[in-house]
Amino acid sequence: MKITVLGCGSIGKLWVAALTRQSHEVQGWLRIPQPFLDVSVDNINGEPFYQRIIANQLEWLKQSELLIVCLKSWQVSDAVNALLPYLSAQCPILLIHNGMGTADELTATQHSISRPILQGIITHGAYQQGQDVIHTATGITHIGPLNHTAQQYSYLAETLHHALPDVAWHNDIHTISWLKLAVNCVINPLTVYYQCRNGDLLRYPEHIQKICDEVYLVMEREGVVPTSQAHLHGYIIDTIEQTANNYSSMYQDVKYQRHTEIDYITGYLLRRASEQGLVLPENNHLFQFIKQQEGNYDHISA
Ligand code: KPL
Repeated sequence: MKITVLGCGSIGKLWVAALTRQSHEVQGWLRIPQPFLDVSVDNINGEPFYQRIIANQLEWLKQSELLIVCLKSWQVSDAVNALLPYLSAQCPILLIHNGMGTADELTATQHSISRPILQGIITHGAYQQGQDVIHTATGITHIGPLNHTAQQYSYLAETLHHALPDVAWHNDIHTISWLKLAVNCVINPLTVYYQCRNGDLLRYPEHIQKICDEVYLVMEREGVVPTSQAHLHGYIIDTIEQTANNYSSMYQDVKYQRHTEIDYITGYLLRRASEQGLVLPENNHLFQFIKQQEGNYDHISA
């Protein structure tokens, strides 16, 4: 398969390496155009990977049968919109990022209105150390259609599963996206608030409970099933335990004075709540807190 991976941070490079190893023709696409990209992953499916990969070739993009987008949520719509005029109308676009709302931004534009758009939620752990990507934990990638035209692309789950297992297809990706959103609404801003690793949040059970209760109210109104308040709370606690040693992505963004994904995490939740006439004081407070942190940066970097 001919594939373009837009965004070549640790998760983007993980996919480039895994798909190249399966003999797919993969190119990277970088914000600052480059003819090549050196991809070094310490361990992908048990073996190290090092290869120089083609990057930013327009002809390749035009022939691509899959566009995988591994950008921060706030970068997605501008970056994808810039590529749409060159992409075939049948090329599915798989969005892998934290938060929700990017697909609404994309489908609001003329070019992408009927394009197949899919959501991916990934639990693999990976980070960049210099030029190398360290694949710290294997996990699962949940994928599913965000619009009607994407429903026929379920075969992608198998293709991707062969490259970087596990991959699961869900006709209802919406529910999984909301569960992940709930996790991010709790862990990400709270780790900035308390300046701690994910696991240390277990010291603040009341704060977790309050945020979780508010998220649940919105999910209930959105008709997101299956979930009960206790189930949602248990799911969040499990994730905190499983990622106990992590510094969340938002903690790291604030630490290095980078633009956070708060607008697509708590911000998205608050927009949905306001549509439904709900007020969420705890989440609103955390949203303002993170915005204030961003406002205190000396400069902002991507
Ligand atoms: O998605 C994450 C993030 O840090 O953005 C969690 C699940 C909270 C893991 O750290």
